[in-house]
Amino acid sequence: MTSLLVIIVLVLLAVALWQLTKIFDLTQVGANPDKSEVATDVDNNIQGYLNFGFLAFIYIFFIYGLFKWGPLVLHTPASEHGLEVDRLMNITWVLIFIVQAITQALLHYFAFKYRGTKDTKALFFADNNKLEAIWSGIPAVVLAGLILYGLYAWTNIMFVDEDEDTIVIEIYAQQFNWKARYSGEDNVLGKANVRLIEGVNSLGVDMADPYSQDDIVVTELHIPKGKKIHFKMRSQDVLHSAYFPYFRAQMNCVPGMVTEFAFTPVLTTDEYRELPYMIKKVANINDLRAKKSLLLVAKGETALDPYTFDYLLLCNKICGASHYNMQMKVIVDTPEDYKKWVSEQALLVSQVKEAKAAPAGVEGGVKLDSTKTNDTTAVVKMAMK
Ligand SMILES: [Cu+2]
Repeated sequence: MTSLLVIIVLVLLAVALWQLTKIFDLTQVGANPDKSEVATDVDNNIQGYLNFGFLAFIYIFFIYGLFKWGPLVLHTPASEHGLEVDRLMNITWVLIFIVQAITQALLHYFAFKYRGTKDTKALFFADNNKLEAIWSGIPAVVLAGLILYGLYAWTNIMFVDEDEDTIVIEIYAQQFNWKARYSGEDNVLGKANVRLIEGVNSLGVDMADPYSQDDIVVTELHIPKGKKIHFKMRSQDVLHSAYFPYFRAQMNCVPGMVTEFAFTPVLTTDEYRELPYMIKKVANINDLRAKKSLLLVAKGETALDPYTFDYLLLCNKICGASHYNMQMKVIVDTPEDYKKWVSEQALLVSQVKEAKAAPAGVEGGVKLDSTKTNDTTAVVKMAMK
């Protein structure tokens, strides 16, 4: 009943508005005798100057944006090939800026210069081959140069020499976390299969494979400075994308296949924290957090912890509800620290053995095995029905 009343009121309001506009129209009779819809010189002049106003607006907004948001873009790359990626990006930006600044100015200037005037007629010509050759030729040459340079940079970055001395690490994506598997002393990852996933062996590593015996699985990635890391990526469920923004690296993780990327870190986490730009950025973030904390404390909630910089591996493919929080800490160590860290990690093979030896009910132990058997029995029973 209430909804019906609301609808009736809305309809009556609409009718009232319509009647009001009609009355307004009637009061205007005689005020503006020129009812023609053809633009006058005054109209054309207004449009011409508005054109310049718009041109000024986009230039001013561009310069404002450059100063306001420019400092937020990724800074100093932390990988060897990152410089190359940044150079390519900067050349592309500069070209776009120059071309757009010139073409926008010309576009708006000509729109103003040749704005309509009474009694002039636009010149019509069907085509001009010379003009078309120029405006097709110049962008074609510039773009071809840019693309060739891009291809050259891409093959340089993506080429991994199999004989090169690298550290092989597997990056395993799963809704919604990352795991890393180190190939150990032999530098060869043991075989893995999704069907072998069981208890602590959450990556489905084939424990019968001799290459698996020295594999290490962790949830925090440590890599040494100055050494090429050969990443092999897998996904358990859906498409994910391994994104290392500070190392200028990104690669899709595709279920059912292994994708690869290699890079050499050039700055340790500590060194990156000491970069002047990073010190400033962290101070700025902590200022904001301190202000927010004051509000939180006033409300009786706990204050925020101060922020410290860490490299992160993020997921850059919208993969589900918690995609936004799919991240893993990446720590670039000095080669000595890295060696020490690796030596402290437990082998996957011993973790699996330990879990098997654990009493029933403990995660990864007999309990999980029996649940699995029950599930299978249930499926078989259903199939038989
Ligand atoms: Cu993801």
